[in-house]
Amino acid sequence: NSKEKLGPQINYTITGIDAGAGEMSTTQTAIKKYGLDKKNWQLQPSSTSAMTSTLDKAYKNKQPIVITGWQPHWMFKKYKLKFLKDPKNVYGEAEHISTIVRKGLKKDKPEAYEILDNFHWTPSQMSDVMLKVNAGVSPKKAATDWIKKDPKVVAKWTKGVKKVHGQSLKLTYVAWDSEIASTNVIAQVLRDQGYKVTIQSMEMQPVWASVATKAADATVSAWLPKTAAKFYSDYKGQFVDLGANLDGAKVGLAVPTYMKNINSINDLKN
Ligand code: PBE
Repeated sequence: NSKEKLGPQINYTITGIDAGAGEMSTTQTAIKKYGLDKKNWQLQPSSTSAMTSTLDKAYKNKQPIVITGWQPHWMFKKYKLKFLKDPKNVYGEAEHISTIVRKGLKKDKPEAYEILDNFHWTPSQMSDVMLKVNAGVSPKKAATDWIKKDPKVVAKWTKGVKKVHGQSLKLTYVAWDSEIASTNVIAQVLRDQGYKVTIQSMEMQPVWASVATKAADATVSAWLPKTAAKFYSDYKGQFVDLGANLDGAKVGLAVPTYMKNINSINDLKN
């Protein structure tokens, strides 16, 4: 019943994801800035898969739910969701995903550096790969299929770059759906160039540390300017930012569109 207050119906709970995600700390800030803490709102940490399965159940029963959402992600393709307005601009307008490489990569592995620097795709291209993986295709196969389907896109990233012969290259990433997609795609492109590429998933802090200490060559998983801001400033000067590999990302609280009366974070207080 939409006339009932939202808070009591969902135990004043925002369904969140892994505690280490940048969006989780941004949401803690939002809870304070909007005074939701005074109304006993809390953020429930879980994982992307636990959150999306809770969302799935609520959605099937048209029950209310508030989640930590972001785009690009297949959740926005599978369900009709809307971001809540954020008049205090806690989450920022738009995010981009940056490619971060270790210092010295340009000199040591100029071909890899150039391809990583050229790597840029769109939310819709990334979603194509994510949807395949969500449908059960292995990330490596989904990446390879996508590269074959759209060879012109990849040709732009590798244009004029020399082939190499078995040099090793290590990429680290956080196992979010978006980064599973991007990391597998760029890893495959670099393999096709002749590199022996390993990819390793870890938490966000070790991803930044791995590039800063040169244990890894690069990561394509840096959501900025807000989501990974803490790590960007903690490790400033110890990495090279090659700029966006994807523009037009977004992070914020989201609800199903059938929650007609809830349109702004402020509405959670009512
Ligand atoms: N995310 C998806 C991540 C970045 C990618 C928004 C869940 C986060 O750190 O919150």
